[in-house]
Amino acid sequence: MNKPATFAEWAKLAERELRDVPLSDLERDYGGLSIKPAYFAEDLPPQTAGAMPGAEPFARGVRATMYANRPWTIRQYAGFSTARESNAFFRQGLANGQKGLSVAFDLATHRGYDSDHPRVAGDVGKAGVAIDTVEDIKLLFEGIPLDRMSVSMTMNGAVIPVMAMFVVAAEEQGVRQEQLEGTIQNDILKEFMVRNTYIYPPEPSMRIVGDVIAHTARRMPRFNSISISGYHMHEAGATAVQELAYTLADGREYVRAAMARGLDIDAFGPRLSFFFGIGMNFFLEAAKLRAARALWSEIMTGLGAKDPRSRMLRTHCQTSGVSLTEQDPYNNVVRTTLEALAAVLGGTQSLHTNSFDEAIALPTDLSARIARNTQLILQHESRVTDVVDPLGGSYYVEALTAELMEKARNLIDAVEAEGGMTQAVQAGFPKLAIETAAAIRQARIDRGEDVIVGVNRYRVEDAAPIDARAIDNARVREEQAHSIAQVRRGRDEARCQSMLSALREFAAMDEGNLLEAAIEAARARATLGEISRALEDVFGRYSAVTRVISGVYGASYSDDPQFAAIAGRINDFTSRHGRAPSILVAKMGQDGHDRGAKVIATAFADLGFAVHLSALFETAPEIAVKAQELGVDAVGISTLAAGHNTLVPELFTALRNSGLKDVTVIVGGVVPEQDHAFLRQCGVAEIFGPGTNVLEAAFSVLNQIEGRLSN
Ligand code: DCA
Repeated sequence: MNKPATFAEWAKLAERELRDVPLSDLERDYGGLSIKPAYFAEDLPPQTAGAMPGAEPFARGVRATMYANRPWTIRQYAGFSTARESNAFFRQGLANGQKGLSVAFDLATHRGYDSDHPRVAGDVGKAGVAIDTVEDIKLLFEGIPLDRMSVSMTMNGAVIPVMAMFVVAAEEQGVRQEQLEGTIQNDILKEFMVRNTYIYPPEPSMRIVGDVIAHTARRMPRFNSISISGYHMHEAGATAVQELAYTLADGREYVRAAMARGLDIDAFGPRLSFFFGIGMNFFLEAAKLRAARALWSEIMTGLGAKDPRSRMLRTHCQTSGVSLTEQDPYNNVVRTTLEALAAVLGGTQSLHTNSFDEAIALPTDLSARIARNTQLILQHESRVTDVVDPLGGSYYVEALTAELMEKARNLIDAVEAEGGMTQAVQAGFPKLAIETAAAIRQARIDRGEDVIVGVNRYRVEDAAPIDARAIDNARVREEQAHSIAQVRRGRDEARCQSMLSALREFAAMDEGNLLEAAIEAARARATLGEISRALEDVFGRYSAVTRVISGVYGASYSDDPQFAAIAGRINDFTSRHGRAPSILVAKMGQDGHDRGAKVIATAFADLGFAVHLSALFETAPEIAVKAQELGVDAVGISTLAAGHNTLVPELFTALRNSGLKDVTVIVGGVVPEQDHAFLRQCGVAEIFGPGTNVLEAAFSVLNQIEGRLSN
């Protein structure tokens, strides 16, 4: 019998082929994982031999038969405008092959505001569907049988009113809680870390998570009580190890919180679920899911789970939004296909594939169809579903799985040493680690070390703009305000107020189940904003401290002539004016996606700008006041949730009202080509889309500032 080949033997062959290039040049670093150019039997971890799909520790999948018996659920995340319009979109998707629903709520809903609240003018109906009352939820699911359709809802901050209204809407459709199938995201820790749609401070937020888990364990046995999410960490720039470790550490924290309320781990463990982001590093992403399952089984065993279903990590995946580019956007179809395949080979239970235009706007009917069909083609044409875990036994994938597990385990231990994830989140270290990873990645892209086709290589100039779905949010707000008023008129006001008081008392006394109390309030037709406000009266509204990290971006450029040239110009500016050029990087409205703003702030600061970062969730007048107090040369608005057409004109009015006529305003983020002319007309000096080279952006901002000062 042949003896197995080794790396050392292969290296001799490889070195001959490489001639003068050292073999080490072919090694890669995947965010702290070192990858060799070839793998052999000697790399297989010992546990590979005994691994079986459907058996612990589940690296090869949670089911014995996996997709050979039942494919993953095609579950497209969607929602926009009003409940009625979203309902029509859902029904179209279901008629065309989608198998489960996944609801995207608008940011006003996420942050616990009714659509008629003055702080949310730019957000209503934009990045998701506007929901204010039980009537909206009833419309959202009209004609969709909730006893047979599994519904996932991405809701965290306002989880209490949304779940309460969902339960009541189902009840009025004739469906009991016990029959409801689906998942609620309900993962607040990652909101404090990366996604920012929290409402209350961490501790009462954790109580809410516990109450939702307790209620579903008792009353909704088919409902997954939480979707512990790494996706948003992935999107914020986390490495695979960070995404794995922080997500599983969050999971452990939730289990402990539920056990601390006296729940038996096996009463709720089988209904915990997960959610990961899947990016372009194909094998790494597949291995990440395998590692996640094996680690979770380890963690739950350690926590005392006896039921194997409690130790089984079931997950939803979404292809990566940040991997999509605004430039040459049809390339995104290919990216999404590869990412979807990685998720499938990694053994996901449920999948959302992004539409190719999502770096630009909300999906159109056409782009949504292509995204859905990507999954249908994988399921029906590619034959990848025929054999369970086809990557099992691959020298590389098995070694990668083991290495991911080891590195993630170390990071989980580091979180544990901080006193667990709630403590770590409050201390802010996971957030900072992810922001650092994001800045490093951005520098690699800007330097062309990580190639993005159509962005930093193989660019197409003058590509024609693509169609984008536009939402008339003023109309949505008007319609919502009208239906809120109608609901208020029709309700028994005294009963509604007494249910809201009861909810407030439960919150204050740290007693009773908040979800159960909110269900009563929803039955009495309290609005989402009112239920959320009742809790806010007791818990308060959380406001995070924003920080600019420094040095990370600049460190990647120590020897770069372009960086040095811009830094030199800024230095000259500083000597000439006796101060550095200054910029306020700001977020307006309820859009909490701050990766872009943080990366820009870090990079600009490293170049020599005086950078100020606004708090999140500011209104236009608040930003104008800040700009005036700081006396900045420029305001950079980061917009990722489509609020710009409402908020940017408001900002110009506010700046004028504050007497600031000479401030350079730039906009960065997701801005469809169709909106550019309007924004420029308002006075916006530059618009930077996804994939902008940060050095080039800094160069043009400096030109703008100097241009204005010399006028
Ligand atoms: N053989 C037999 N039964 C199977 C097989 C198989 N090979 N595969 C799946 N099934 C069964 C499951 O046991 C399950 O039934 P159960 O609930 O009674 O156990 C049913 O088919 C559904 O399959 P499952 O894999 O649980 O898929 P989903 O219902 O789609 O749930 C999950 C996926 C990740 C657990 C859920 O939390 C989810 O849908 N998350 C989505 C989150 C989301 O959309 N987030 C948006 C950002």
